[in-house]
Amino acid sequence: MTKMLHLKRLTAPAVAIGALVAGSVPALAEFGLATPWQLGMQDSATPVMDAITRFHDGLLYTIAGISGFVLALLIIVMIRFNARANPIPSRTTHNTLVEVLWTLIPIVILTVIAVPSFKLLFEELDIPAADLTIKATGKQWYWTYTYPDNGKFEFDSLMVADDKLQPGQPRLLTVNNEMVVPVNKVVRVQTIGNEVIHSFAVPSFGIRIDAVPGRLNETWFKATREGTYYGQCSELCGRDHAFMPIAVRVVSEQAFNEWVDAANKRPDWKTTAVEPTPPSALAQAGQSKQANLR
Ligand SMILES: [Cu+2]
Repeated sequence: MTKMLHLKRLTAPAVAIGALVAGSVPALAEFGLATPWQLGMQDSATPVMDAITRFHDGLLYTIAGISGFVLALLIIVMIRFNARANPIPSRTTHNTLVEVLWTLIPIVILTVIAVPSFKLLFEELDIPAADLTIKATGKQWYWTYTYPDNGKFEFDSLMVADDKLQPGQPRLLTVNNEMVVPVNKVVRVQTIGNEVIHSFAVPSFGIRIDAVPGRLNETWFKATREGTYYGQCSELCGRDHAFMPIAVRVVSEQAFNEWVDAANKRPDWKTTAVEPTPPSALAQAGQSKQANLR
């Protein structure tokens, strides 16, 4: 259902009609970010998101079937058993068979749904052997990414203000420094909050995990397609909650290694501290950094 409704998959005539109605060519859904008039979920770039999409679509068919069945029963009752069509009502109060059925059938349906649901939960939570780990620290109001396996460098990722956007860069999603990861590699993401709870979420990867102060959470993804994927902080965290996007650039392994080499040569990215910076120092640094970008 999601896929059928997806703008990108509309046929050419539908797009042409849309263009006539809108007076301009409608923006086609781009990979990795939400687009105007898009329906359904964003396209998947990981096996976990594939499974989430399949499960979601399956559930949609299931609930549509149940709703259709209940609607049909209601219509039958309204037509056949209203006071005019059925002046002498039945005095039946029990029907054991029907009562057993309306108890058992929902149990069977819920059990059938529970099996793939738990399978999916385990797939999300059971982190496979990771090729690299990245620590994402949520701060007010930007993300800091640390690469402990690739030279322990660390950098801040801040939103680019509207007046500094280059053509083609999405508004409210573009950042100055993207998280860069290699394609087809298992990336373990560890999250922590520096002062309040944030949430690290990338819809195309099917991940969302809270970044809680004093607690290290972790999740994983394996991006199977190169490109840039966007997400946003998904826990109300304060004034600029809406302005701390997440941008992940998935590149080939060779491009990733080159990027790591360059990252390690940047003196401003070098760090030995893997612990979060104290909140007081951070508040000052954050304010001056945000002032620079706005
Ligand atoms: Cu936040």
